[in-house]
Amino acid sequence: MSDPLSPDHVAWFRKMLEIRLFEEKVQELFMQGAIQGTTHLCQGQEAVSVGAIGAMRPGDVQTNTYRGHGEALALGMAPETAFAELMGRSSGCSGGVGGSMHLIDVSKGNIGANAIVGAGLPIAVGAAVAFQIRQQPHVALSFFGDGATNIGTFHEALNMAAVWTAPVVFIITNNLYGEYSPLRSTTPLDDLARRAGPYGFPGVIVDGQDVDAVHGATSDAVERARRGEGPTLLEMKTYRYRGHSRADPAKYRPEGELERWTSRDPIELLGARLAADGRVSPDDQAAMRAEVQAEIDAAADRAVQSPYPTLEETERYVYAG
Ligand SMILES: Cc1ncc(C[n+]2csc(CCOP(=O)(O)OP(=O)(O)O)c2C)c(N)n1
Ligand SMILES: [Mg+2]
Repeated sequence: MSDPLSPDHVAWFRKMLEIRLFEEKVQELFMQGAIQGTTHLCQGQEAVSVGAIGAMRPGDVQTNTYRGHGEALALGMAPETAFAELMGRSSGCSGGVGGSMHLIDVSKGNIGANAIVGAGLPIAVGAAVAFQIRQQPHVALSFFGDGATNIGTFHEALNMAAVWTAPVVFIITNNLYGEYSPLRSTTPLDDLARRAGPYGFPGVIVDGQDVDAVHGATSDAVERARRGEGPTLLEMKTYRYRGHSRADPAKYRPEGELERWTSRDPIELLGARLAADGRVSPDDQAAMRAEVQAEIDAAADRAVQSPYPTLEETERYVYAG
């Protein structure tokens, strides 16, 4: 977590590279059969995770989703621990029994990655109300997708948060698609920030490709919540470069759409800014990328050395009525 008042662009650039290269490696490990089940990757959405998490302070918490690898890494989970979880190894953050959809670390404020669409929102409201009751100056963030704004829990959570003036920030990662459906085929709006209106609190549209815009809007919302002024809904306009999950080639996307979004790639946008103001040259950026790639490869190699959980370890999580 960086100091929310002084953005550390170089650290953000490195973290966004880490997330991008982590996800590319996950895809590779899947193709090799080293990861079982499924996975939901977040390439293209890195500025949302890094910019928003950068607005958190120690003691703040967040919930995210099955597409939450970016948030977990932005909150400081070691790539090795994340890889181990994805590969079902006992040194993973959830002991290897959670897998790709459960990169969780309560000690870092990551109180839940949820596979049920919309399920993280009421958990974040609950955490926010707990802060209120305990008179703690903390804020809860909740990351979820555009599709989740059509789920009942979205509306229930926004309603209760408004009634209780809860210190919570709702963050829609609007990547234009639900599982396979374009937003407009399931939702009568283009701008989901408008969904805050009926609940009487602000909804803000944010350029989700621009880490500074994400950080600025999230910092404003977090500090508003911390002042006791209640919730905000942030709509981050972004795009997922890959399909919904590992098995989805995303053939339903119109021609040229992916290219339009990659032409405003969040890592390249920040990289261009760092080069233009002389802070990190393109050569140094390439060197940084190679360094991060080496770290990612080494982390995956170490993670695969970890044993699978024993039967006794897994039995702790099995309920029989
Ligand atoms: C309650 C519930 N309904 C349906 C599903 C199946 N499902 C998994 S992801 C998904 C799409 C959600 O889209 P969005 O909220 O936009 O998130 P994204 O996958 O784009 O990050 C659906 C329908 C689910 N996991 N939970
Ligand atoms: Mg979506």
